Amino acid sequence: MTEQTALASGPDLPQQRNLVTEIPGPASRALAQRRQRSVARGVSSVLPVFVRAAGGGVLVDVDGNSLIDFGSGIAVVSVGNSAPRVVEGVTEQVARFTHTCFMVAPYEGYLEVCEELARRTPGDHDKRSILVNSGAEAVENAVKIARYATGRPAIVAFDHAYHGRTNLTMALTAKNMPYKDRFGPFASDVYRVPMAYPLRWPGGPERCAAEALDVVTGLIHTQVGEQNVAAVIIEPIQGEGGFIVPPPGFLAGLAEFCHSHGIVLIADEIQSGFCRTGDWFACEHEGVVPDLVTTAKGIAGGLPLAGVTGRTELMDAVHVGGLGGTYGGNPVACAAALGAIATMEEENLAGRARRIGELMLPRLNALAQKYPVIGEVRGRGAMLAVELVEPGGLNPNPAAAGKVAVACHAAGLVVLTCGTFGNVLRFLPPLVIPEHLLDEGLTILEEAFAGL
Ligand code: PLZ
Repeated sequence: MTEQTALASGPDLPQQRNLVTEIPGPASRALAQRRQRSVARGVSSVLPVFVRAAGGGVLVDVDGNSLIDFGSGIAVVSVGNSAPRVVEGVTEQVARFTHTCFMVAPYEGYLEVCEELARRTPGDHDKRSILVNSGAEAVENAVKIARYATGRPAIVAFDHAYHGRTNLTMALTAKNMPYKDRFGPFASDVYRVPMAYPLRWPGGPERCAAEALDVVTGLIHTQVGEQNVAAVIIEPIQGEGGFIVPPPGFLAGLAEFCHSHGIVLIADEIQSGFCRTGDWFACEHEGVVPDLVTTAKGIAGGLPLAGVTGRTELMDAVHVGGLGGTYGGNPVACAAALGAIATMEEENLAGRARRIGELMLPRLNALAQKYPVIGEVRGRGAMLAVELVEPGGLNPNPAAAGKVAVACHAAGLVVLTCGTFGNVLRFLPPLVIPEHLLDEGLTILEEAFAGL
């Protein structure tokens, strides 16, 4: 470990890849052994290394290896780890008070985050918000609010959807392994409809938007009844399910259908929100204004915070005391969120996300030209992915995705996989990543494909 690496932390870490041991090194291997004696087996980790410090575009492990980060802790540290404004806000707040419970004795930070949410989320209508602790909890609350406000029971979710691991959100999540297997029975009155997935739409990508809309609205009509549907929930770009980008027009058509039947449209922007796709929220690229928006992840620079923001008439339908939780909108997490949001604004991180897309897409497209194992390159801004297939067709190729990911990890690049079939490599760099690291990370990826 260089002295500089040993002393620096957060964004002051040297912005370089530097491998000083094999991956994982001896210190990480020792911790992995120790982990087995105290941590439940059900919690898994992508990387074989334990982290000691992180910031900008790097993670530094306990052996002193510096890895390039294309994961951001699953789209969370968009502002970078220990971003200066986050650290400043958190430090100041943690010394003042750590918790009163907003339901017992409120504080201003909670209001400021709700004001930011009203300002940043799509649409200029009157909005209210509730703050909670996790993405799943935000989705749970969005469903509660939609059911209360409409007096209807049914919720419609999509193939490939991911909304969380709590009981109701498992019901909304599509994929069985590892999320749902043997964890049932699940919450009732959840209905699943096909997703507009251009690559795999039977009629081809050109017909995907119109045909998918027909199928979705037809199923709702025949199998559920519009008048029974409280909400349709959709990720404007699906995350865990494979970074599936619906074709232009699909989201707008869905919004119009919901509007005409008094159905609440919930946009789950937990992964796609807060500048990740090159705008504050992914819905904006389509000009869609959802009724309720769920946020988490990128909102607070790594501290646990999530929210539901929506039309005042829906949010305020719920009786006083009907929403809440002990830690929701914790003051330290709120201070972190205000620091993260200020960073996004002042450093134009939406613009940075677009720039990352412009730098990465040509390289990814060139890879797809060269290697028929890449079936599609897709995504927006700094939420990008390649879907791997068996060459010559569309059969999913999770083995190749796993091999590329492992090769990248060994070479010091953090990449994540996703997808219903586990065959998608996704790229979610911190939006503050220096361009030379982006460049080097892509070179490692290219070498991993060459070595397949
Ligand atoms: N909605 C769109 O992406 C979380 C899950 C990681 P929580 N995605 C990462 C895992 O394997 O548990 C997510 C999401 C979307 C909801 C959630 C849930 O957010 O903060 O993990 O509860």
